[in-house]
Amino acid sequence: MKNEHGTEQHDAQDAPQDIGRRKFLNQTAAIAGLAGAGLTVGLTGCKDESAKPAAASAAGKPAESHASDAHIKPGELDTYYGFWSGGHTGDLRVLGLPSGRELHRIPCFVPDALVGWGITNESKAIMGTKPNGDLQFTVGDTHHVHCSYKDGNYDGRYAWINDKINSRIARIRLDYFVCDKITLLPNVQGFHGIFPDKADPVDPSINYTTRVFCGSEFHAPLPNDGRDIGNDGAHRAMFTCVDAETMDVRWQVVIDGNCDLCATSYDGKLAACNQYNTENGQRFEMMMSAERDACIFFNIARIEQAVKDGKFKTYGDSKVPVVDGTKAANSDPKTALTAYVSVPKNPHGVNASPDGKYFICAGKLSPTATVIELAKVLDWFEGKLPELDKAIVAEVELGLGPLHTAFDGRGNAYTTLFLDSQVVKWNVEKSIQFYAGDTNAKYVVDRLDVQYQPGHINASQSETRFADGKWLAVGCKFSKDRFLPVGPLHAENEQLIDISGEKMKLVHEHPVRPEPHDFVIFKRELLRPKQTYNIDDFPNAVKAFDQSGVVRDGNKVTVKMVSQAPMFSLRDFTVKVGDEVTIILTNLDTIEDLTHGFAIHHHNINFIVNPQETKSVTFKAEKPGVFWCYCTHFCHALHLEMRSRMIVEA
Ligand code: CUK
Ligand code: CUA
Ligand code: CA
Repeated sequence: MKNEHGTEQHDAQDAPQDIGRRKFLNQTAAIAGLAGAGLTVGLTGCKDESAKPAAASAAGKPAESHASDAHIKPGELDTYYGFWSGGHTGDLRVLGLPSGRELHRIPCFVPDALVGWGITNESKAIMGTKPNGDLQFTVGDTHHVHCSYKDGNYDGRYAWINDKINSRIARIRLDYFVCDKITLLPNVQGFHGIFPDKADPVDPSINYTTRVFCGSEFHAPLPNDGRDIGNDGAHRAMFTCVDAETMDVRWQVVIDGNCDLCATSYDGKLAACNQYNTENGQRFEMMMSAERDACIFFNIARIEQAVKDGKFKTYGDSKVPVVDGTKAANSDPKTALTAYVSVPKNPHGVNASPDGKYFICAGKLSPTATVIELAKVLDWFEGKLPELDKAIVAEVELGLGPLHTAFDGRGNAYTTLFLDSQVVKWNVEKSIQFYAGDTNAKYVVDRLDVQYQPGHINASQSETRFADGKWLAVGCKFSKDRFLPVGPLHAENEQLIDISGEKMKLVHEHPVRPEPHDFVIFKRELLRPKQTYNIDDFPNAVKAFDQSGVVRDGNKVTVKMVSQAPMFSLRDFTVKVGDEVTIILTNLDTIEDLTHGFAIHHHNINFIVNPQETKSVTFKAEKPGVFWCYCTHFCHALHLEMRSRMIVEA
């Protein structure tokens, strides 16, 4: 596959999008005042009868509750994509919003029997194997997913997602919605927060993502090869930078405390992580012993200069340069690589406001949110702000157990209160006024009960400069009695809230399989996925029926095959016991949605081939006999008849 985008290819979004566009306009018409320039362009082309009542009412009456907008009728398309982390299913889930319908799952870190992830040779090469060919890891735990940026908005190139268990970062190509690279981070454990940069700190012409930052939570020996066991004080956590294109690890920073979530500034100059364990503790009692922890800021340009100047170490087998970001080494602002801004007890979550001015850290064990002004942090690095903690422009009470924060682009923040089971809407500038002494500044705008114990929260376009203040989704960690019981394991509860008005309005909920953590929501126009592959992107493609056949090289046998509904090109093929068999299958069908599957009885083989796609599998033929191969994906009236046979001779 070529690593490029926008090449002319089958793109079937045009036709169905028209249906959805009518719905989209219908919605925007109903929301007087929200129909911005970009949205009104298509209004003249709107011929849908169903759009009329809404448009008429918008003209006559003020905007009212538009809860019904969340109902996407059969045949209509959603107006937003949602990318959800899958949690311990190790995948990325794609939802349509506002309906909340799950459209797709992209396997990344964990095998998947539908697409054959972890079964095909191509996916195994991405996931990583042991010398014997088995997968290196078969479990994962995804928490945070973020997409590549350009000009402060998503550009539709990539998404990245973390695996906390094995400290892996996966990249997903958004032209095909497939994982194309996975990188193992050295020297760290508990890789949790992840965020792409949004610009280059030095070169202003690079106004798009070129780095991805990764925070790790756990402290570990350096290197972790048996030394320093029992010497807990020598264990460290690190912050890691991965190259967005090559996916190589560029550098790491060894720090005091740990990293949890991660945020980046719109100018590319700063990245930050909230730190809940500045105590460097190994047990929770230690981790919550201090009254304040921190939000650590990384000066990206200085770190890269230090790497260039050779001011780094390496650890163990890793060649990755590690610079020193500890407090002791960074007390002089003019040379500091890091800055530790004090934040109350065990903060969780750090989020960048869409105006580019602030990072907000929630208190978790403190009922507060801390608003940090980025210009002041930069002033400190320049020696212009004598006390770093003066970069805190507000620290205000929100409620019990504040975790994550989203934004509506109108100056309001929305923070989950885990213990209060609430979302609190609050005004950032008012909170700053209040903190400065204006006790008349009412910063809390609204509160809404959610069901129950919310963790992550995000709003449409919230993590871009184009936050549009329309939808807010909340991931509730406990659903209790909201759904039919299915045994001891409960579903989680994703709730959708309409935030277009002053008051938040809960519009629907749906169960999700545990347990997604973070997610992003963005306008569907930002993606143009391709819906068939290009056969030329696969070097091993079998391009015609007459290229099919069995090629033997000693005991290595290659079986080349094509699929075209309703048949495989080889009705049977013969190998011998002890052979290492590689099957290469190309789907010659060109029509979108015409996917075939290929499974072999008793050989642990199952995968699909999408139109014009090629995949291969390699396995040992161990038992003599006749083994049916069949198409696992309903493709044709003769789908059940779409078969082949592997004959294994003794
Ligand atoms: S963490 Cu899960 S609720 Cu992994 Cu983003 Cu905050
Ligand atoms: Cu091919 Cu079913
Ligand atoms: Ca702490």
